[in-house]
Amino acid sequence: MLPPGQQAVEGFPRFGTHLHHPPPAVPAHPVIEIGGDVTLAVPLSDLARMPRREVVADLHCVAGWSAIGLRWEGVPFRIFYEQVIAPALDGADAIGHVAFVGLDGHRSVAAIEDALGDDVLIAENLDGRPLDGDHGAPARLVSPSQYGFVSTKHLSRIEVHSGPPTSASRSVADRLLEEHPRARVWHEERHARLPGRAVRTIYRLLIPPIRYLSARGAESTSGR
Ligand SMILES: Nc1nc2c(c(=O)[nH]1)N[C@H]1C(S)=C(S)[C@@H](COP(=O)(O)O)O[C@H]1N2
Ligand SMILES: [Mo]
Repeated sequence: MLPPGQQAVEGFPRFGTHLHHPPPAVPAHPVIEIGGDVTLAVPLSDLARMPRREVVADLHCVAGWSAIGLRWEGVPFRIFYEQVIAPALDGADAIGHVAFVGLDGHRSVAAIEDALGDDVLIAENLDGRPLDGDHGAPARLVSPSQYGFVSTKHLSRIEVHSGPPTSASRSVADRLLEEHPRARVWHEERHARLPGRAVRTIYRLLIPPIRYLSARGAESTSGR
C-alpha cells in the first residue's frame, strides 16, 4: 500500500533538485562534518566500526512517485547520534532539529523526533552494492517515512540545533512552497502552507521533465 497521492514507478530513477547537474566528485577521504551546537569531523570510514542494519523501504518523492522495495544498508542515524554527536554536546540545550547537507549543497531539515526514527539510516549500500553517484555516493541519509527531499544524498555535513531552523527564502513563491517541517508521507505533509492534495496534479506533471533532466546529468543511466 502506498501513502496518499503516491504512484509507484518502475525501478529507481535518479531524481532531485540537482536536475541536470552531474553527481559531485567523491573525496579521497570522505568526512562528515558535524556543526551547529557541536563541531566535529568524522571520517566516513568510522562507520565501518559502528552497529549497522538493513532497512527495506519505499522512497516517496514529494512530486508523487514512489520507488518500491529498496534495500538500504548502513548505520542507523540514532546510533550515530547517540555514539558520536550526543557525547560531544554539553547537554545544556535540548536539540530540536537536525540539518543534513550534501556535497552538492542540498540541505534538508528534520525535527529530532523524525531524525531519530527507527528506519532512518546513514546508508552506504543499496541492494547489496555501494551507492553510485546517481543515488548518493559515498553515503546518504535515508528517511523513508518522510518525503524524499529529507533524504540528502552525498551527505557531507550534519548540523544539530537547539533553536528553530532559520529559513533564508523570503519570496512569496518560496514561502507558499515552503517544505513541511515534518514531511511525513502517511500524513501527506508535502508543504507547510498548502494542503498536500492541492499540489498533487501540478507535481505529477513535473515528474517526466525532472526525471529526464536528472537522468541526463547522471553518471549511469542503467537504473538499479
Ligand atoms: N544531495 C542531494 N540529495 C537529494 C536531492 C538533491 O538534489 N541533492 N534530491 C532529493 C529529492 S527531492 C529526492 S526525491 C531524492 C531522490 O533520490 P534519488 O535521486 O536517489 O532517486 O533525493 C533527495 N536527496
Ligand atoms: Mo523529491
